[in-house]
Amino acid sequence: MSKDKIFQLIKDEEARQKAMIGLIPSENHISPEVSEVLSSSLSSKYAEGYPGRRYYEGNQVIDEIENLAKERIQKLFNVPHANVQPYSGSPANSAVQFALLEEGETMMGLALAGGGHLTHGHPKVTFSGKYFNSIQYGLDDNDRIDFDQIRELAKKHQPKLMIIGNTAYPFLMDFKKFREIADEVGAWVLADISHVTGLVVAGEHPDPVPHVDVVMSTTHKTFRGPRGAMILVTQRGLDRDEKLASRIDQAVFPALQGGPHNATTAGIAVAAAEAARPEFKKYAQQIRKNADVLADSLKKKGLKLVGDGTETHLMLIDLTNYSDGMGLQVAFAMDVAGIYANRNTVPNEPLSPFYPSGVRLGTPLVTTRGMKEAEMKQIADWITRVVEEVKTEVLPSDKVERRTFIKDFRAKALQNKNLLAIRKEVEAMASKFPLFSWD
Ligand code: DSN
Repeated sequence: MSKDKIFQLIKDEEARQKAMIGLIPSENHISPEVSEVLSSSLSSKYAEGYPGRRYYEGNQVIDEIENLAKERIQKLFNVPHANVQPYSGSPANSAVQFALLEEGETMMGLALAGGGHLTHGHPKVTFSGKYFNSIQYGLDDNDRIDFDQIRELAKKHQPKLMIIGNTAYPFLMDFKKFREIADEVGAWVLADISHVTGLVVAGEHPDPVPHVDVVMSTTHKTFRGPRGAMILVTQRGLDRDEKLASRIDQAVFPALQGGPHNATTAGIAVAAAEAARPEFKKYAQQIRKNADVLADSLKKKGLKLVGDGTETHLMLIDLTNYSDGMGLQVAFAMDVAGIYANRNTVPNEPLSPFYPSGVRLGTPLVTTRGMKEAEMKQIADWITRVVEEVKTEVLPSDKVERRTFIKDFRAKALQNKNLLAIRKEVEAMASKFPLFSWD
């Protein structure tokens, strides 16, 4: 029998990742140990419930694994309770909201256009915006979280839950200031640190734990574990409601989920042990150094960045000075040139998330591969050359014309000699780096 085509496709994907440079800030390459755990026999077991309270027999080992994962996470973040079962970030945020709010009650979150997440109450199309009364806050004139607006909105709407977190906000989050405002209105505080968890662990980003009631994080971004999520209940949260941990647990299972993904749980335990190593601290420090060098080099070459830079692992190129909606052309052309990133809205986005005016970049992937400052300067040079190549490809304002334009643009870009020449240079450099390295 011939081998399933899927195995060839997996090889193709691995080759693609090795030959290209990945700058998507929410992605990372996992260690061989995390990878080994993910393809183990743990995937073959059902374990609905929690350790010691399962609805299926045969969970003696799975109980030990989940307890170990919880213990390691609780120690790493210095919290009294962790739930490591959420399937990913969106289900985890749903669970926290269902645990703390009743239908129609009010919560506040950072708007998508300011770098927030869909599950932080984006209106109309998400459960969080439909099921609850969602109030969205934004950024000030310097593209920083607008605390004056937050205070004004909180006083007016008296939210029961306030969320601070981001997917495309390049600056540090001030959890203390946020808490002060929440206390003025008696709101619960949830910090969604999915993007910066690895930086928090390494002391490269402020720690939310002393200031908030609940912390949510995915486990596959800067934390460099498997695709999954965790919910941490802080001592502060437990002091306010001794039942908070069980409310969160019940919201995860049985309210929203069924059996946990045990291989992921074990992967979280391995990733937690890795994140406690001194080498992980160095990794997080290098993520930051690389981000600063990449941002400075892009600016020196004339590109504009949202908020003029970064304090984390991510940054956004603002392309509005070329034309609105240029993110689609630049992100596609970068991909042709061997550098994959994602198009993204910018603050006060003139168009839409489908035709946005920015490109989001981050350094976790390249840093995991062992790339350092010299490579960041080189990458900035390539990105600038790509922008130069496509900056006159302006998106038509007519929606029907846009479709034809994009089709033609993509066909042309795939044959563009200058982009393909950059790709050769990218491949020559990228192929020297493994996908995962502790160096
Ligand atoms: N998709 C994640 C990101 O790219 O930031 C957020 O869910």
